[in-house]
Amino acid sequence: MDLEELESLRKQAKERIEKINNEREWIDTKAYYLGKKGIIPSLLSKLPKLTQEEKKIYGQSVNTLKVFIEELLEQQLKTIKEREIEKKLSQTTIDITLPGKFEIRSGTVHPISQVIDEIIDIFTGMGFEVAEGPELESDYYNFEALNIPEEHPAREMQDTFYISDGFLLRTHTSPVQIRVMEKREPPLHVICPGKVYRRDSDITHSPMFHQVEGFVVDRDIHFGHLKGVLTEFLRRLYGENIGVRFRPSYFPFTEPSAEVDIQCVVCNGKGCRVCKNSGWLEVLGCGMIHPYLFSVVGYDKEIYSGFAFGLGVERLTMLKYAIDDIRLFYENNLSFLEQF
Ligand code: FA5
Repeated sequence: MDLEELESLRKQAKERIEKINNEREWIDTKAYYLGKKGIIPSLLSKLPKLTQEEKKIYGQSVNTLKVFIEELLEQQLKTIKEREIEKKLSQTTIDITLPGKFEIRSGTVHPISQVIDEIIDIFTGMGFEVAEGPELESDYYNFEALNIPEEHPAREMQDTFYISDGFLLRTHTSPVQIRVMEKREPPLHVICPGKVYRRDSDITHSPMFHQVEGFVVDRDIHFGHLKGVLTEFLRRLYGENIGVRFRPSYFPFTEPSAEVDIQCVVCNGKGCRVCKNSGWLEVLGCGMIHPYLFSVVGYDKEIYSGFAFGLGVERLTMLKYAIDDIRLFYENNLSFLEQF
């Protein structure tokens, strides 16, 4: 039994294993020490010739050497693999200037946003300024201050999304009239673009849509001003020859009230599914501001008068581009949206 031989074998194995450079060498070295005809089995084959006492000490020492070599080999294999990955990485370079596999398309402004911008341009060109109000609105501003008390049948004209007691998603942009008038004194020439919400959905109605409110308050404002401003607006949006008609209507916050239709551009007034075969499409509601609103905001109705209107932006856009289904605006279909 030669324990010194084992110690020198241990040193030799350490040196040899740490020099291994590739997997081929690693396999050979493993076989050299641990293989069937390798060093460790040949050392163990000497055991039967030893005494009981010697067997114990020698057997244990060979086993310790075996475990030592196994661990060293495992460690070296890990090192070799890491070196290989590093080598590969250092040899490969990525050219970040190469074109990608997918075409990156540039977006376009949504048709509704384009038409809102155009509406704002037309009205600011006529001297109007732009104001905004909250989409989450109180019952007071959306209804009560607009002369629509609880139990008033007009509340049913606009199917409402209620949020909590006293709060709702605004059903129209008219509450901004009250908000602006409360804070400011006439003369006022204001438009208020924004989103509104109603429980309503078919080819000409969407649960979320856009309106642009507009109103003027000053001395001696009359229905002629209202008609002039709206007719001029529609001509600038659709061209000089667009057919426009004012129809008597009812809104609790205007008196008298009217609705404005334009000739259906999808069928040129002949009748189609968009205009429900009437040849006309309603695009806005309007009227002279009801004196009740002036009393709410503290204006003297003997001095001031005014007109107001609310445009449906989706309707105006459908007519501008002859689109026959309002839902197309909100389906995010790129081949539809890219046409604008
Ligand atoms: C109103 O909302 C009034 N606040 C308008 C108004 C303002 C009248 C100021 C007088 C003075 P109305 O519910 O009719 O009115 O809606 C106005 C326009 O919004 C309609 O002419 C229509 O073009 C559009 N509209 C109404 N409901 C929908 C809907 N569900 N989807 C798309 N557009 C709609």
